[in-house]
Amino acid sequence: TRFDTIITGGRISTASDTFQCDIGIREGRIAALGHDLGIADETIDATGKWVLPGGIDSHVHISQPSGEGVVMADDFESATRSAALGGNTMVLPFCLQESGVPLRESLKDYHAKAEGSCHTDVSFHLIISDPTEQVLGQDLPALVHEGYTSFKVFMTYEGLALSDLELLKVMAVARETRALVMVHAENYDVIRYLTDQLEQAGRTAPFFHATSRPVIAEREATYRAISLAELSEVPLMVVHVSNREAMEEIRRARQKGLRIFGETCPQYLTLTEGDLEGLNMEGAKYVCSPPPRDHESQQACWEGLQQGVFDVFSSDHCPFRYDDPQGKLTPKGRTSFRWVPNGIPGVGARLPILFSEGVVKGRIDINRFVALTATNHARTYGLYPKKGTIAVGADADIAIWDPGAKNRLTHAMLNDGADYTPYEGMELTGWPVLTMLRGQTIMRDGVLTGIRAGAHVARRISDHA
Ligand code: DUC
Ligand code: ZN
Ligand code: ZN
Ligand code: ZN
Repeated sequence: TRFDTIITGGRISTASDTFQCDIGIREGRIAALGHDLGIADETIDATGKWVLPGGIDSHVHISQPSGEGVVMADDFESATRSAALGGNTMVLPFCLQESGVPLRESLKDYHAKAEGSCHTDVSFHLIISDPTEQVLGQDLPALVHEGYTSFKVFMTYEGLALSDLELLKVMAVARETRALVMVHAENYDVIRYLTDQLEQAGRTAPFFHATSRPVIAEREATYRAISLAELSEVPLMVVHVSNREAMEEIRRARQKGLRIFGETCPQYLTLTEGDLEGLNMEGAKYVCSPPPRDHESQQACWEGLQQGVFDVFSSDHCPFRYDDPQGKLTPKGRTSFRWVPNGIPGVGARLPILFSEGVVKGRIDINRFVALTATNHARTYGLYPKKGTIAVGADADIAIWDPGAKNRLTHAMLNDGADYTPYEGMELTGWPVLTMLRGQTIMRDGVLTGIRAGAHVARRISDHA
């Protein structure tokens, strides 16, 4: 029995175990775990390194239309390039339903843009912005069947926000089809009201973005979304949770036995609303929604990750260039925070930040790291056990980490399509030194190998449904 590749000598961690053995890879899959596996075309020495499942980032935005004169900084090539550099083997971007466009047409467009461009595997969630009879009755059931088994709904934003009635209709389809609903929970009217008030008072600087979207607006919408999911008897993933009050709503629901799940992101562990201050519009670099909060909120998000209130840690990569009239600072964006596009880049930085701030600093162990960055994403979104673990039969999607590497984070290391990273200058310990997608090395020592074999993956029903 000959292998294509054997990885020797590494310390392997999954979501549940840590062990030392060699990995035999054949035809893109893990074919054997053990010692003295025999011969292979290629041997990779991982002595002194961690060998982990490749990261899965289940919340990224790529090439999504973003309003008047604004263009996202990443296409599928550049976003998955940064993902691979940061130890990821799969990303789950969104297909946004555009008004007046059949959902299938939108989906075709995203597929066309992704085809042949991706360094990592990809799979799309659907964003439902207009739940018409056609969408609810025909398109969604058919698409779930074809492997698009999750959809995101918004409770805020012009053109995206669904009413409670519409949320219930989407949840009814989810119940019927066993799709997983992801929700952006912020109270639209609260934000509109506060935004108008702030503008009338001349408070238009980027900092006031945070003022316009307070914790109360997030906590209320979180509670309401959970209530609607409880009524509909569906599982729910509350994405990008930023603070303790919203986290506690999720905890309470789980303690009641409801299938409510939570996600948090690097910005809520490392940034505060203070970052939105700053001279010359610099604060626009940190405008995302929900906004970063305060140090106590950061602590709450850590507790959520440690205690299992949060199942997944995603980047919410939503990249806009800063110094660019098509980015954060469009002519309109300069006039008020209201017009600054919401979102920050992070697909490449997500894993190194959680490894350094979490594992190295002793806040979480290596198994929890794997669960939060790969395994739970695979389980939640219907990819497990093909993805998200190291086991015989799984895809050979692997990241090898040097646990002692010291780096001062720069945007150049991440190499995405934006012109900055919100995490510039962070001192990080631990860095991925090799990324392997289905048995092929796509990144080694911070350099891409040029193999662009990323493919679309149809998904099963969520393990939670
Ligand atoms: N929601 C996201 O999920 N990403 C960026 C902006 C937003 O509101
Ligand atoms: Zn051995
Ligand atoms: Zn959102
Ligand atoms: Zn997002």
